[in-house]
This record gives sequence, C-alpha cells and structure tokens, in this order.
Amino acid sequence: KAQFHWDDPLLLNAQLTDDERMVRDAAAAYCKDKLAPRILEAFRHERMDTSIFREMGELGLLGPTIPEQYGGPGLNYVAYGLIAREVERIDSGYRSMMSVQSSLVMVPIYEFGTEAQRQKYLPKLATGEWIGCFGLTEPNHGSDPGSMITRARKVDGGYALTGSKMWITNSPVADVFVVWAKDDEGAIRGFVLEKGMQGLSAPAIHGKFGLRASVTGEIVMDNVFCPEENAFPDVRGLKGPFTCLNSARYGIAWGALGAAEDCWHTARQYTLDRKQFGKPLAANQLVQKKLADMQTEITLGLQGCLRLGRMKDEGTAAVEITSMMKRNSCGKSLDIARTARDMLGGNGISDEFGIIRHMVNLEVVNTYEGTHDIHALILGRAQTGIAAF
Ligand code: TGC
Ligand code: FAD
Repeated sequence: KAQFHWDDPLLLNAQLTDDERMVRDAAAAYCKDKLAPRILEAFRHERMDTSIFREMGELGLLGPTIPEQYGGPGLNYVAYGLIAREVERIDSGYRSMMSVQSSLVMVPIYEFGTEAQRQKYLPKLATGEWIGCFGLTEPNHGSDPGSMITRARKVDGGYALTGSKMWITNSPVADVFVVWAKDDEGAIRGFVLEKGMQGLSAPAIHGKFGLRASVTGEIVMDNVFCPEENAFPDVRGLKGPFTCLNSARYGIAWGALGAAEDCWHTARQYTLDRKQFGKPLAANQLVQKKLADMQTEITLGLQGCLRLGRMKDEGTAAVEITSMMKRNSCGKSLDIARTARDMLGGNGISDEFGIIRHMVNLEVVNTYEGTHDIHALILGRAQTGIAAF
C-alpha cells in the first residue's frame, strides 16, 4: 500500500531533479541558520540588514536564472521557485529583497540591456555588492502604470528624468535604480540610474505594518541626467516592466505558499501540544477540518507552481498562468495565515509565534505585483475578450 506523506501528499519532492533538490536544501539550510534567528528583531524594529544581500550572493541566490558568464548560477525557473519558497518560509520581506534584486533588476538588465550594461551591473548585483531597486509605481498610478507621468526628456548625450516613484522595495539602500519613464514620444522606456546622480533621492517610507524587515521608499527624480548608455536601447511600452513582473510574480506564487506552509506546520504542532477540555486541540473535528483545508490548498497550489515552472523552463508558459498562480497563492496563503492565527488563540497575536507576522506580510504580497483583483481582471479578459479594468 502506498504511504501517505501528510506534509507532501503529491510527492512534490520526488518530482524534482537531484540538482533542484540540492539548491532547495542549500537555500533551506541558509534560511534556517542565518535568516530565522534575525527575523523577530528585524521585524519588531523595522530593521533591514543589507549584509543579507552579500550572504545570498555568496550562495548564488541572487539572479538564479542569470547565466554564469554574468555572475549568476544559471539555474532553471523551478530552482528559482524553490529558493523563493524557502526564503519566504522565514519572511516575505526577505523574499522581497531577493526577488526585486533577481527578477526586477537583474532580469531587465539581462533581457533589455546592452552588453556593456550587462557586464557592468550583473556581476556586482549577483554577489550582492550592489543592491538594486525597480521603480514603476507612482503615487497616483499603481494598478494602472501605463498612465505614469514620470518623464525622460531628450537632452544632449542622454535624458533628463523628472518624476517620483512610490512604494519602492530596497530604494533607500539601492546603488542601482531601474526606472520606467515616458520619452518625448510618450513611449515607456527603461533607464538605469545610480546612487549619487545629481537630483536623485530615495527617502524611506516608515510605519508599514507588513514587510517590516524589508525597507521601502520613494524614488524622487528632479531633472536627473541619465547618459544615453544607461538607457535600455530597444524595449518600448509596458512589455518592458511586465516582462520583469512575469518572473517576480512567478517567484511570489511559490514564496507565498512557503509562508503558508510555515503557518500550517506551526498551527498543527501547536494544536497537537496544547490541551483544552482535557484533550489536545487537534483532537477536535473543527481543528482537523482547518488543517485538512490548509494541507489541500498548499498541496494543490505547489503542484500548480511546479507545473508553471516546468512550462517556463520549456518555453510554453502563457503570461496569464502566472496571474492565476500569483493570485491563487496569495489569496489562499492569506486565508491560511488568518486561520492559523486564530488557532493559536492569544498566542497567535504574539510576534514570538511568527503567524501574525506572516499574516500582515501576506496582506502586502496580495497587493503588490498586481493586486488580487487586478489578476482576476487579467484572467477575465483572457477568457471573455473584454478588458474590464
Ligand atoms: P495591456 O494593454 O494589457 O498591455 C500593454 C502592453 O504590455 C504587454 N503586456 C505584457 N508583456 C509581457 N508580459 C506581460 N505579463 C504583459 N502584460 C501585458 C501587452 O502585450 C502590451 O504590449 P503592446 O506591445 O501591445 O503594447 O496594458 P494595460 O495598461 O491595459 O494593463 C493593465 C494591467 C492591469 C494588466 C496592468 O497594468 C497590470 O498588470 N497592473 C498591475 C501593476 C503591477 O503589477 N505593478 C507592479 C509594480 S512592481 C511591484 O509591485 C514590486 S513589489 C516587489 C517585491 O517587493 O517583491
Ligand atoms: P490602486 O491601484 O490605487 O488600487 C487600490 C484598490 O483598487 C485595489 O484593491 C485594486 O485592486 C483596486 N482597483 C484598482 N483598479 C481597479 C479596477 N480597474 N477595477 C477594480 N478594482 C480596481 N511598486 C514598484 O514599482 N516597485 C516596487 O519595488 C514596489 N514595492 C512595493 C512594496 C510594498 C511594501 C508595497 C505596499 C507596494 C510596492 N509596490 C512597488 C507598489 C505596488 O505594486 C502597488 O501598491 C500595487 O500595484 C497597487 O497599486 P496602488 O497601491 O496604487 O493601488
């Protein structure tokens, strides 16, 4: 009789290659040894530790899909997803730091950059010596980035950028800024700015209730001169930023389920250990139903992510599938975190148990990179042919 594995019912582990398992195990060991001990204080005090970038760089966790000639490890998308799952099992803020650097900064430089831009930026981003950020959202244009007002005016030898970007992960500590702006023809283009350029500043946004271990800020550009060689030469329109988002949203789909797994496992152990009315909480039907729902959603979600990863690796993944998986993982993980929080009773409110931290983090993850409802509209358009934005 086949054995049932409660924590891996569809045998996801057995569907991975030896190399993929090795990457996952190395990431898991790092997260457990180095990230887990830091998170309580980091979240409590809104403290972001920049040395994490170098640590991740040393292990090849930054830009996992970037080829070795540019300093990346040249892994496949499945391996990237497995890394995101392990990092977010600890905290969504750490996954945010990693995925912005990897998908939103290294991917566009690799996909759209000149050879000189690739050579200059990718190796130092891969080691974590340089930190990157990605500026698309503006104070008045979030879900609708096509209406952005940041402008790149053509001037002698380059462009003058003016405008502001809002809610930008890593911006206060960034060395490299990938920003999107409209040119004189009204076309969206990408530019690579560097810390210290005249007119460029990145003040931090404080008081976030979620993602407190990841720093978020603005990008303010007051006539910043960007030399021609720092513009992406060919890409025009939203295809540029959305290509990066396809990769980052895919990582989030895996990552959010990592956070959900941590909530589920914590709730399972807690309800086995804690007794009320003379028996473990886990002996109650209501509790077992909640655990079964968590197990089912996580198992199905991870299987979907693995399938999407394989499709990305073989080049058959339509972008809408990423919307489906990002939306499903975030919505389901948020529900699981809320339920787990309730199952821990009063202790569920304490940051010592981690669940409420995952819960408020997942509120953010459900919103950024396209909100839950925006992804529903992308899927609605894809099946009705009607854009309902
Ligand atoms: P639409 O007409 O749909 O498309 C305009 C052009 O873009 C192309 N395109 C894509 N290309 C590649 N991949 C995709 N996923 C693409 N989706 C669209 C499309 O083919 C078209 O190309 P062309 O050549 O015909 O011009 O544009 P729209 O303005 O109607 O879009 C609407 C909508 C809702 C789909 C879109 O604007 C959207 O996705 N909004 C959500 C915004 C968002 O996700 N922002 C994320 C900001 S970054 C962030 O949150 C980072 S957090 C990171 C962290 O800390 O982890
Ligand atoms: P809005 O677009 O104003 O949406 C508000 C609400 O209205 C949402 O519920 C939305 O679903 C709904 N809504 C909007 N339009 C419609 C519609 N047509 N029909 C129905 N409902 C609609 N951006 C970056 O560029 N780079 C980053 O690194 C980055 N990091 C972030 C980090 C954090 C911590 C946060 C909170 C955000 C970050 N973002 C980043 C921004 C993020 O992508 C946006 O917040 C997100 O896209 C939503 O935009 P908005 O906040 O302007 O909300």
